[in-house]
Amino acid sequence: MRKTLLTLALLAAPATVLAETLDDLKAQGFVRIAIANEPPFTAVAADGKVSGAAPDVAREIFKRLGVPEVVASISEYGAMIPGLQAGRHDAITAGLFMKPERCEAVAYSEPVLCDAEAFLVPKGNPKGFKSYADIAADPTATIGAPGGGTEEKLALEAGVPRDRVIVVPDGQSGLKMVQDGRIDVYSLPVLSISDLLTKANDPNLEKISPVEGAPVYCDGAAFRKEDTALRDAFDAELAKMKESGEFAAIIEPYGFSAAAAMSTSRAKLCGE
Ligand code: 6CS
Repeated sequence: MRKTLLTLALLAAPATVLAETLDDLKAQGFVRIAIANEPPFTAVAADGKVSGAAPDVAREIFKRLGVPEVVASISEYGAMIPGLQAGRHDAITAGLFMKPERCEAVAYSEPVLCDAEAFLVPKGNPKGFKSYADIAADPTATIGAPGGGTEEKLALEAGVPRDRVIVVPDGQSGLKMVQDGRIDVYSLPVLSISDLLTKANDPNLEKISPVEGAPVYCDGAAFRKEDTALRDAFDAELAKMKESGEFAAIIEPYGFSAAAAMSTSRAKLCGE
């Protein structure tokens, strides 16, 4: 009898993360967001100030919803959804691109930030990489990408063996690994690679973009599957800001296109 009760108790445990209502967040006074610190999508300054297009949009929307502050924690892309589901974050606002398998796991807002994919390579692109398939075809080639990220998945799906896809924790590490010849290519979205190149100011590096055969992706803010009321409240404010031009005023200085986000939808990007 005792064993059965214990088993039942354990089975009940996963349901303890209750749906997050807007009133919960208002009472909390802040919204806990997961970010990656990958400018211009997300950025954390030396003094801890959080910026980047995704947190800036989220901060403005939550302020309008009556939640004055955002509190950000840096996470690897592959850990963001488990962290959200475990209740460590209230939302993911990090450029986490909408893809059907992610749409199964979270409740996405409507599109916010869209971008194509890029390669960071040595000047002159000596191995002539233009696609993930090119990297797969060269048995000596290694590619760096974020753990659990889209570029890692694209490389693996193109046939690059696991041991030639190197998980890289952040942009600066990826840049250094290309500079040191420890990887042949580092792959991130176009605007992220552009930001790294601008800051590095290294004439021995080059951006290849867009990566041939890779789609343009868009992110949305991601909420727990059961938090659809919160997601809908976010979407209502996002739609108003898209309509008024305030959305464009936030994201376009970072290099993103409001028109690109407004030309598509969660339904399309999630393959609904
Ligand atoms: O959603 C993703 O998986 C990708 N998004 C961004 C903004 N950077 C890299 C990451 O792999």
